Amino acid sequence: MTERDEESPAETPPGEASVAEGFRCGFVALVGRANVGKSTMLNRIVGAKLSIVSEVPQTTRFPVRGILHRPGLQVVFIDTPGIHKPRYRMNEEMVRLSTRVLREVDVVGALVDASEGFGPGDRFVFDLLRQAKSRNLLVLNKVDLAPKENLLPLMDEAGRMGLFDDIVPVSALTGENTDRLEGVIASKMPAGPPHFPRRC
Ligand SMILES: Nc1nc2c(ncn2[C@@H]2O[C@H](COP(=O)(O)OP(=O)(O)O)[C@@H](O)[C@H]2O)c(=O)[nH]1
Ligand SMILES: [Mg+2]
Repeated sequence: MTERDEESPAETPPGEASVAEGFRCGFVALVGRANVGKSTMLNRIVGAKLSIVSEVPQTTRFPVRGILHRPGLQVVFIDTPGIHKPRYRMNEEMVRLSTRVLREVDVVGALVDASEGFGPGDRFVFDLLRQAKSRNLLVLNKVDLAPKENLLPLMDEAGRMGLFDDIVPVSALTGENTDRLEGVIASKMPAGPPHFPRRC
């Protein structure tokens, strides 16, 4: 997915191989209709440094929105052009582009507003995931606004869709359960060296 992929392992500078050992690095697309909390979530996970994304070398084919650095782990969050548009504006070419992106990342994080349940905008996104046959996790965001008794039926319904490996209720605003989300994402990253320098 990056230029690094074209390099042969022999080009790895001496000493770096041992640093990269046990390292995990991968790509995540955060998707969801407008206002479900994608930006808030990215800020929560990646932190305030998100605002300097312009300093990130854009070596991937998709725009990088933020990078999570942890010891032994790097998660690259990318943007998915076109996926937040209403259906009538989404032509076949855009659907093709979006589904290609969704298929190429290691995991797609689909966000919904748990306080509102699943609406047409959410189902539009779910349809794209189904077409893409991507690996997905569902983030039920805004649980601070959702009555607890609404959460279980929502998780049940999502489970029955057969689209999601994991379903994680969180609040991007308060930070409730976002550490668990981070753990779930981390567990899905493949082994491999970091794609970007530490200070991105
Ligand atoms: N109560 C609550 N509000 C949230 C949460 N996450 C995001 N918001 C609010 O929802 C609105 C839209 O969030 P934003 O991150 O811009 O959504 P985006 O369009 O998906 O990027 C903002 O006013 C956020 O403060 C949450 O977990 N709880
Ligand atoms: Mg946003």
